[in-house]
Amino acid sequence: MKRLVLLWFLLFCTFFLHAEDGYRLWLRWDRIENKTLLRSYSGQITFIRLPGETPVAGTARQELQTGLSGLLGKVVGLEPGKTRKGVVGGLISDPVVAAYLSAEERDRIGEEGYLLRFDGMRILLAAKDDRGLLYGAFHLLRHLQQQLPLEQLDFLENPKMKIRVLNHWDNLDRTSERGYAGFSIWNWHELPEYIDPRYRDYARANASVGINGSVVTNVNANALVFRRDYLEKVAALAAVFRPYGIKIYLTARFSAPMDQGGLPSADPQSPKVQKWWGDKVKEIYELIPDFGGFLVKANSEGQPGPQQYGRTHVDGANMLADALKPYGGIVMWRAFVYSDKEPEDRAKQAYNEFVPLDGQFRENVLIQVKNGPVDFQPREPIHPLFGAMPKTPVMMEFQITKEYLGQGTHLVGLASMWEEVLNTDTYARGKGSTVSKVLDGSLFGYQLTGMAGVANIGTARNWTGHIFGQADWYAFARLAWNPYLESKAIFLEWTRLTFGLNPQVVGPITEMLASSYETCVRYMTPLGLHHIMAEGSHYGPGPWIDQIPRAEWNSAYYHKADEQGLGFDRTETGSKALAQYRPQLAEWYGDKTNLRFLLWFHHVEWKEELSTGRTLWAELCLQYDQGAREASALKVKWTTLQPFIDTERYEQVSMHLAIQEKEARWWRDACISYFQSVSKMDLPEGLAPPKYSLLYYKMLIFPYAPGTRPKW
Ligand code: GCW
Repeated sequence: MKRLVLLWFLLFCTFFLHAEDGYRLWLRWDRIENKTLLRSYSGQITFIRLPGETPVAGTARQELQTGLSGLLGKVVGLEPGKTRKGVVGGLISDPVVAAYLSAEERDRIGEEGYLLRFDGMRILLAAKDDRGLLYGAFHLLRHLQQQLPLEQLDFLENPKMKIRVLNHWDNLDRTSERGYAGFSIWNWHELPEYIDPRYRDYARANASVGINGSVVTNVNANALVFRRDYLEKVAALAAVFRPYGIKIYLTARFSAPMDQGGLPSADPQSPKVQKWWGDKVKEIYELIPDFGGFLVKANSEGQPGPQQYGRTHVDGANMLADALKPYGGIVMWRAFVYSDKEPEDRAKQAYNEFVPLDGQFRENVLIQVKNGPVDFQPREPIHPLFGAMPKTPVMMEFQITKEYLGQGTHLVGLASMWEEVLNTDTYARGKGSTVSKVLDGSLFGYQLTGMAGVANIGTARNWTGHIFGQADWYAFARLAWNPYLESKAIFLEWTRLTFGLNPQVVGPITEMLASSYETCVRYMTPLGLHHIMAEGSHYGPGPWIDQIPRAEWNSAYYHKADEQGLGFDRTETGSKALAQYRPQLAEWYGDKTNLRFLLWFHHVEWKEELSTGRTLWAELCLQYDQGAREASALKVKWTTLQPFIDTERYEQVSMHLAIQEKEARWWRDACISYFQSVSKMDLPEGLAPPKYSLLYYKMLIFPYAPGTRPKW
């Protein structure tokens, strides 16, 4: 008897807790176990009617059929059965679909949007174009996979942003700058002949959450990609992406006319240079008729650009825009610029450089701006350019790969950070002028709108290395679709799709995701500290860094720790960066009780009493300590989930959480140690002293940390 029970138990385990390697991401269309629900869904969905007239519509139909058949455990056919209950889908121009729509509804469905509704008889899926059908199909599958009632299917969704792109900082040699999930998934060497099945799965995963573009090359660009044989490789990738509604984009190295064309200069005013770009763009469009356009990093961190020829960003961007215009291509011109010569506060430079150029860019140019004015730090105030360029579309650049937030091994739910940024009020047109409203065009009437995310995807079997990195990819895409979504709702959705519906799992995981961002800020850069990581690899703490020839690459430049105190004075008495924000926002950022940004904007005395009633020094130590303790608590919380999660994913996350705990402690100890060497103050009572000496932390080096900036 005992044996029989054991056998059943083992069978149960293999069936329900079978090995999961994370490859399927959130697209898990296993048969629904809840019998009653399965019966009711099955009764309602007996066929799919969805004309697949274009490749994208064909994909929508095929994905719907695969997904529904998986979820319902039966093959769902394409012909109406006896009951006539099923999915009725098509374009709004299709009379079968139009019959169920009011005129008002037809008008409200925009480009790439869809209506999804259950009317008791059928599930209606209506869209204006084929991409809308695809997104609606995936929405339906997401709904059913979460086992939500059909009666709740009542959505009319339009994307808030037109351009929703991933930026891969991937090099042609397959290394990935700041990538922590293995190598680049693009196998340039074997393209165009060898098409890795991953390319399709990549496209599919992105389409499932509304991504419609991919910049496949690094912004620190290599002009070799413009050589004919490489363009053929790009065309092969584009062909895989196309049926998923994803356009391909390339990064354009500004010196390409010299590097690839053999011209003596890349001056945007030179007719020869202009002709080179014109010809190149023509060649690209002959190979890839729906090519998206260029992303450009120019005059930034040593990259070539128009300023080398005494020209401006406008001259550079407009030249490329003119070449792309006849084909409908766009330019995403990055505003990540700061000089190694200028004594001006780095946080101010992009604003100073770009605001005077507002209104001078061509219509097919967007300015791509990082969320904060320095560089994807764990917490930054918003970039002052949001709200400051009413006549030029400004798009967001978020970093999904966690260069500064624990890289490949920390669980940090980035959606919390992004939500904070998106909800920040710029006051550009009075109260309520949030960053989201700048981005979606509603504030200034931008015709082009967009959001880019620096991808965290690599050759790791589970795509992102850390399973929870998938949540960041997912969240980015959902926010690019709708920046008004709440982070908690996204965490919940991702968790349910990825780990199933058991509330004992869903509750703790969503809590972990939701709390982890603050935790990470606490153990890395509490109270508005920033840019105090190790040099080069950016792996681990390095607040002592002060010897790099480029001043603004040193930690000391940012924290300005001295005997009196800590922090960067950016108020009137300091760099005046605060004045780049509208008065109401500046007031909030500058308020000393707003501890999130305290040391970003102020140099505060170690002994000054903060709004918490503690001195800055005591508060700093306690924040570091609390952060480290919270990282340990994340690990403990995860152990409670062991009975409910498949072994493979459980173990992977456990091991990563152990690293996170160790590294959080490292950050705590190294930073407390260093700042104590400057403040010369005793640790608050009861606080454990750092494990090792400051010298020990300073001596640690990691020459092979992944994703390190290549030297060229
Ligand atoms: O964050 C910094 C990174 C660089 C990166 C640069 C950028 C691609 O450390 O690796 O280069 O930003 O955004 O251009």
